[in-house]
Amino acid sequence: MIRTCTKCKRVSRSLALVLAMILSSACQAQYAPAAGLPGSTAISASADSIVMWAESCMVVRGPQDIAVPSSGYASAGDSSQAVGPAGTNTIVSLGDGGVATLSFAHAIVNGPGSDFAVFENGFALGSPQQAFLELGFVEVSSDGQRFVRFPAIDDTQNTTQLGNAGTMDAATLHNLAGKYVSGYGTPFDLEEIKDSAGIDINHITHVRVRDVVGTLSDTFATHDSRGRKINDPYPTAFASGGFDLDAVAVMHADGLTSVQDANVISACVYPNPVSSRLYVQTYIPSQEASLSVRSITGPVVQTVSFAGAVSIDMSALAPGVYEATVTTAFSSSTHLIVKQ
Ligand SMILES: [Ca+2]
Ligand SMILES: [Ca+2]
Ligand SMILES: [Ca+2]
Repeated sequence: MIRTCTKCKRVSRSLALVLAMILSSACQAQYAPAAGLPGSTAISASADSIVMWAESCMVVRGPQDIAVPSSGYASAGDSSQAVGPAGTNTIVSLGDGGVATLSFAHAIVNGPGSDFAVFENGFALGSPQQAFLELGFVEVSSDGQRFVRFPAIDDTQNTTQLGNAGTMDAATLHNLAGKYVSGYGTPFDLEEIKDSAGIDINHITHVRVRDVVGTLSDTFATHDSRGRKINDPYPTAFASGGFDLDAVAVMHADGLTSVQDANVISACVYPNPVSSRLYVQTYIPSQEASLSVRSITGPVVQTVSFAGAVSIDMSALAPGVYEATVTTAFSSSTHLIVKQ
């Protein structure tokens, strides 16, 4: 028979408590947790703090599998799908190491707290903390030439490769786009790179997202700012492989205090050039607007009223240059469109 005295119980209980505290601090994640959890820094796509969305995007795709040259390139979506609000115009997939460079109607400036946010299409898997996430480095520029990377940190274990169903905890990630699930942007604070040479944190004109390859192989691994290998789902050898860029939101832009001010550009209009359907998406979701399309040399060919989004068939129109004018209660913008 095992006999325990009250004193022993007390001692063993406090020992267990100390052990539990040590263990929990060892496992305690250091950075902001998943969207919806206390302390999360996730930016909701509908946050009032957003004053502007990216106006244009250029993508250089990476391969579906960087270690297999015959795998071809990622191909899902196109660059226009990273323009305008998150969640409305789906995504463009970057592939392994692929790069998207976005520009804006106004310069991004360093205000209090985070200044812009990058949206990917990750999703929770298994628990609120664990999610399938694909990560990207984020770099900014004041001239489109010289880019400075935010110092990225990944504290995910990196001894076992995350496969294409692997999950991560946002709390182990910092300054990596894709940290938060679909509908929530990962914030970036220009203050963190204020001492970098060659950029002006109060005049950022370009944001670049570069897919983290994520393999642990020495040949193709990508590393965080401490030189540690980043473990991100790999291989993702399909058309939608790599970072899936949804949108870039800006919270601090030169001269803007609300998204309505940003509506110098009322909407995004894509694709351009166009051969058949032309899509229009207002910057403010569900906003009442009208679209008028006219030939640069002739009369109005089509006018339509809509709320938020519309598409028109241009396939029957003669090739040439057209003006698509989007008018809302706040503004009007005209986009030159090439019909092929
Ligand atoms: Ca800031
Ligand atoms: Ca990747
Ligand atoms: Ca993804």
